[in-house]
Amino acid sequence: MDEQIVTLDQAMQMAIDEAYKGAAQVSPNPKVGCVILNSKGQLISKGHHKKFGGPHAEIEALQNLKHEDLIEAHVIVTLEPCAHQGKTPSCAKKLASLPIKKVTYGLMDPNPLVAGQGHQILSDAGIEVEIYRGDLTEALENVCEEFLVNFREKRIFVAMKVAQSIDGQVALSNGVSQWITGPESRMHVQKIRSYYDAVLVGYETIIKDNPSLNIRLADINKENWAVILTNQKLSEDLKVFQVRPHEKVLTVSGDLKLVLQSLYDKGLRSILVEGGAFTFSEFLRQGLVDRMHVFTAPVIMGQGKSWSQSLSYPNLEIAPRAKKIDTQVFGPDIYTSFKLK
Ligand code: AOF
Ligand code: ZN
Repeated sequence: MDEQIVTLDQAMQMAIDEAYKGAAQVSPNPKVGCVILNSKGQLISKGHHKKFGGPHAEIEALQNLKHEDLIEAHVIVTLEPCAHQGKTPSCAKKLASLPIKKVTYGLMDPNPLVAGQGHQILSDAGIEVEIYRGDLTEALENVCEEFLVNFREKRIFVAMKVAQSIDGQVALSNGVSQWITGPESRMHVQKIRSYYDAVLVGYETIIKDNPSLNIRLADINKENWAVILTNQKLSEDLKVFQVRPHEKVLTVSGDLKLVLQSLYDKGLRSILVEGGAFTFSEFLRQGLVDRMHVFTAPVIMGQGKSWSQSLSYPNLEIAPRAKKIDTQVFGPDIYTSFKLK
C-alpha cells in the first residue's frame, strides 16, 4: 500500500479509525479495528468488524494477504483477539497459525470467553504479544465504551443528546423547541442515533414534537428501537409507530434504574436519551448518563426549559464535570461530546 514506516501509535490510531466504521452495525459486539504492518513496518492492510455476526476485524484485515506477506508481520488490533468460537472462528487461533511475528492489542476483552485467553493462545504459539501502553489508551476505551460497560457492569450504556441554546435552554417556556440547532447539527444527530440500539424520549416530547426517532441516512440501514417514558397508551398514529415495526416501540415507566435494567434484560445494549427537559434532568440527577452529546446553537432563548433544571449543587467541587471532551463545529453550532463517568 505505502512504503512509509508506520509507528505503533500511528498504526493504533488507524485501527481506532477503522473500528468506528462499524459503529452502526456491530452492536452488541464491540467496534474493533485492525492494521497489519509487514516485516519492514509498512502498512499492508486494514480492516474492521463491519456487522454483528460477520467476520471479526482481524479476519477482514487478513483478507487478500498472502502467506508471504505475513512473514514477520505485526498485527495491531484495538481489542484482544478472541479465543473462542462464537458466530465466527477464533481470531487468536487464526493468527496463531500464521507466520506473523507480533500482535499488539489495545485492551483486554472483558468477555469471559476471551479475557486473557486470546493473549495466551498467541503467546503459546510463540508469537510476541503485548498489550498497548501508549497515549491512545483513553481513545481505545472510548471506541468500545458501550461493550466495556455491558460486560464490566452488566448494564445498558446510556448516552444523552441535547440541542441547546447558548444560554442552556432546550425549549421556550411554552414548549417550543423546533429548531434550536441548524441542519448540519441535525444531520450529525442522525449519525449519533446510528451508534445506539435505541432512542428514548419522555411523554411530552412524543406528544408535542411527534418525532420519528429513526435513522435517516442513505448509507445506513438500521432499525433502532424507540423507547417512550410514559404509563399512557400512545396513539398508533404517532410517527414513531409509522417508521418501524410496532414491536420496536416500547413504553416504559417507573424507577429509571429499573427501566434501564428491563431494557438490558430485553437485549438492548445502548440507548440515546433525546429529551425533553424533565427526562434529561432526571437521568442526570440520578447519575445514569455515561456520555453526553451537546449541540449548542448561537441563540439566546431566555427563560425556558433547561436540561439541568432539577439539578442543584451547594458548591462547584461536587458539580459533575465533563471528562474527555471532544469539540467540533457543525454550521453555526458547536458540538461537544464528553463522558460523565
Ligand atoms: C475480535 N475481533 O472484531 C470482535 C471481537 O459471536 P462472535 O463470533 O461475533 O463473537 C463476539 C465476541 O467476540 C464479542 O463478545 C467479543 O468478545 C469479541 N469481539 N473480537 O477478536 C473483533 N468484534
Ligand atoms: Zn475474533
